[in-house]
Amino acid sequence: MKIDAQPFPLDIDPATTALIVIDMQRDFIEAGGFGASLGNDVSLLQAIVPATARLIAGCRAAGVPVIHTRECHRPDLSDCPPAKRLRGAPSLRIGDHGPMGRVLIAGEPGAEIIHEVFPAAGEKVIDKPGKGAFYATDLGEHLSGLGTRTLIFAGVTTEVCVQTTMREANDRGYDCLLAEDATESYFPAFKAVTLEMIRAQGAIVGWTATVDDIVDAFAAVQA
Ligand code: C5J
Repeated sequence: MKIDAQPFPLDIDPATTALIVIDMQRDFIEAGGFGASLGNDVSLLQAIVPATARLIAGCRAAGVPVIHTRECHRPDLSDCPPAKRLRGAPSLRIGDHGPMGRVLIAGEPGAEIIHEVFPAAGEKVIDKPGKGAFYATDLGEHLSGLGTRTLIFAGVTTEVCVQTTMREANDRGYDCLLAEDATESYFPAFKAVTLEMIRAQGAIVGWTATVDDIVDAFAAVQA
């Protein structure tokens, strides 16, 4: 099937496609978490929740596997490089106690995925210590096991964890499609330019398309 994408239509086979929903965690989307501790306005990210939920529902209905990631660290911080924890002057550092528990620590309330896009039973959830979801995780092996060739991306933030993971995936040979209205940045200009970077030079990193265009294409092949 063809998706009306930019910079040109993308042929995908739902049987070899997976959706990766990046870091839709309370720590990035709600007040009192990691994103807010860095001085960001988290309300910007809340706007994509309905579109992201629609994309997830459309993929589930089409039998496309949904994979969720969470950026978080072990409670002893052994997988958090000091360079990451000590950088800058956030109001709370990774591992500090905040209103949603310890910031960006696995198992704490803030590290959990928001309820609107919570993983369904049996869906793969990957805890990742880096910005890219392939680094220090079993994502590559999991996708090989599924026989995946095309990845659809959603989540936050566009220019950090989403773009990093797309670039990792592109280098590993996947066709990558970013759902434009199911991703967001704390910096609208960074989102806009990331979309441009991805699809420039003949889709040098991948494609972009709207949630409607993706979901409608899946629905059309099911009809
Ligand atoms: C950031 C992320 N922005 N999930 N993480 O630090 O993009």
